[in-house]
Amino acid sequence: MSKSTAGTATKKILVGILTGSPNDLPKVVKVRDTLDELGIPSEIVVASAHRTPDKVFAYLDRAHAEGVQVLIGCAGVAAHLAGVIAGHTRLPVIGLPLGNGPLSGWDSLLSTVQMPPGVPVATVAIDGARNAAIMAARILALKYPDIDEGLKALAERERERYDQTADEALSGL
Ligand code: AIR
Repeated sequence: MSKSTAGTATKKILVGILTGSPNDLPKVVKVRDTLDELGIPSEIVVASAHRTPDKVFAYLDRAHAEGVQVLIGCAGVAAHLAGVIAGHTRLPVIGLPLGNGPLSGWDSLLSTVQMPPGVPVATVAIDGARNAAIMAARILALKYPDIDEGLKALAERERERYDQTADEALSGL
């Protein structure tokens, strides 16, 4: 497990990020980087719904007990991790389908998003690591005003960067 307690005064982990393989980590670390940018403590756990289901359930029980509030399930190919998490907890679950494998993520997208009624997974785009983190932050912002402020500042920074890039592109024409 890898923890990041960036930012907040409490240092309590608020977001648990689970991913199905160590090979996913280069993509999944971008979720944590964005949460760090927002000062939201998170942890990454490698556990597979198929290969190590007991590890998934043991983590979820511990996360619950320790007050984790949002879970993000990341996986490629037959990506059932987020769905299995959602079946085991009532915490909000975000699904991040990863675009590796021979089908470039179509398989992960469909197996993450097509959940049966009653067990929702809020699924972001294939490899949408940044949006997975921002969605988690938006959920937490309902309860934590400092996270809401952080989101406002992030949106402002992104708007400025966008405008600046547009100006530079236009002046080069
Ligand atoms: N995976 C692991 N257990 C269940 C699934 N769906 C996914 C991983 C990874 C892909 O299978 O999330 O994206 C291939 O895993 P590996 O370890 O063979 O590279």
